[in-house]
Amino acid sequence: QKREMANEQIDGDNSGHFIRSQYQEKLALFDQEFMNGQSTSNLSMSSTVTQQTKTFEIETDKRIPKLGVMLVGLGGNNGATFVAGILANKLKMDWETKNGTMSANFFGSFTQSGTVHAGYKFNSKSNILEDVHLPVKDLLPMVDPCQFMISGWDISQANLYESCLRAKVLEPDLLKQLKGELESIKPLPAAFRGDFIASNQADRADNVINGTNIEIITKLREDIRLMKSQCDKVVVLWTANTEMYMLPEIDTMDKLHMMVSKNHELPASVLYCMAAIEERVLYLNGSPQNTFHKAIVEYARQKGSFIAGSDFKSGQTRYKTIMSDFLIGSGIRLSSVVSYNHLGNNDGKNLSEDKCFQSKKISKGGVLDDAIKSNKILYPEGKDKIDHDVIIRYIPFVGDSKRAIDEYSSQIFMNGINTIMSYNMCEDSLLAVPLMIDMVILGELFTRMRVNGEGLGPVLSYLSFFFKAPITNHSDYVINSYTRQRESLVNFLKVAAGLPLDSGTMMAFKY
Ligand code: NAI
Ligand code: DG6
Repeated sequence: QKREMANEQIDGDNSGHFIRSQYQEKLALFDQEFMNGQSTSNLSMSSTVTQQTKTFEIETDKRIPKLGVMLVGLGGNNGATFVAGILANKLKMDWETKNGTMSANFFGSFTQSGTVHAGYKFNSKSNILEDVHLPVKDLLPMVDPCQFMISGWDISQANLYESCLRAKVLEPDLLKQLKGELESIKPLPAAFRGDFIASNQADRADNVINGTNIEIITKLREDIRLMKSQCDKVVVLWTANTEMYMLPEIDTMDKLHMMVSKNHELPASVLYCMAAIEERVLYLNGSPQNTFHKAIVEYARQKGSFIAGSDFKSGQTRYKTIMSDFLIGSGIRLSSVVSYNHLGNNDGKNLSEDKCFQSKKISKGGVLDDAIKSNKILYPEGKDKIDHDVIIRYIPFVGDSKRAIDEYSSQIFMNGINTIMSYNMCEDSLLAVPLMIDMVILGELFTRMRVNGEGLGPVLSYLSFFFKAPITNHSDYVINSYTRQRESLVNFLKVAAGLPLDSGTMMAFKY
């Protein structure tokens, strides 16, 4: 209520079903002459910089839908942990471990456990301004994850209790308490194209839809429609095995439709994505493969549908985009990054086959490009490449508890070398699931928003914060920086809520 009042005071109309806000974006626009010169001393020539001001009207539908979440890969480590974790929160469960009694929480979720700096309040006793931080989930009307209706597909017919046991992520006492609920959830038969994932996955595939591309898409659409009939809105999230890249990319709609109708071998992810687009439901891609071919993006645009991806940025890569913000942002020349991982879950097994590993390597490998491009002093032309390698090994013994070992070597003052190493050990799925929850909640919210009368799609690029290889509506403009991704997401939520943005100069504290 307070937020709505603030919105009303600042920007007016908050009636009916919509939160409406107006935002004036101010950009410093450098002219071409400046850009050709590329000299920082030009900054003193104010004539080369102008301020571009644009006004945006943002409209958010306040009605929170009953949301159906359909996971592709429901019985995998992420899928099973997503279902059990949400159930445990919904039922406010406690369970025993050797370290004592534990309770369900949503730690690691930006929407459920994150706060944003929203502004200041005046403390009349101390006579100073104090920070105001608001929970992200209170900024705008968002779906509560405990209210998700969850279903999905898996090539393995194991029920969700068996899947949780197989995943070895959650504690036995918790699973024992959830046994009845989990046993009642069984994955729907899946679209399966075995050639696109590792051959070592074949023994899992006992729950597949047989048929042509068209028959499979039709069946997936029926599944989505059935879910739609039980709730208000559906989101489909791919958290199935990493597929190999499909090359050449499908670049035209004619080619896409020809390949579907003539039953060409297409990755399963493309079939799910097409079904989602045709049903006009948001499709999120949590794995690195190139599902979003040019023709798929165009198809989503034509159908008025939404997509976002790719590849959850949950641990090592998230840390990397923070380290590069810290190092390059401090004027230090990051010169070599070597990232090792080993893990022993089914994801690691699938990635142990080179064709799938290559997709992951591309996704993990491109995340420093924009940080390097941002600094021509450290990385002038001809010296703008750094050593960056990614190595992944499958070590069954460690299960889902992935080890990530990274070495960052940087050139510092007078060519000294500064080497920082990090060692991260954590269940991969406990890092990924909160991101899955966030992208579903924020993705759904973004489908209820309009800017200057238009929807945000087809690509929901504000979700980039959660992805290693973000796609955007402007394919040449991609931000990987953790700080910039978070800032743009937070600022967008704030202006949509009608909160004024703070320039961050802290000038108010100078006098
Ligand atoms: P997982 O191997 O345990 O689960 C994948 C599930 O997908 C399996 O149950 C498998 O049977 C199922 N599956 C395979 N092909 C399918 C199809 N065509 N249709 C429906 N189901 C299918 O893997 P996990 O650990 O759950 O990871 C899932 C994906 O998320 C992987 O691609 C992984 O690379 C990606 N990812 C995971 C992150 C993490 O932190 N856990 C972070 C970034 C990405
Ligand atoms: C090994 O790298 C397995 C992968 O699936 C990763 O664990 C996953 O992509 C998470 O990557 P990151 O770099 O965000 O920790």
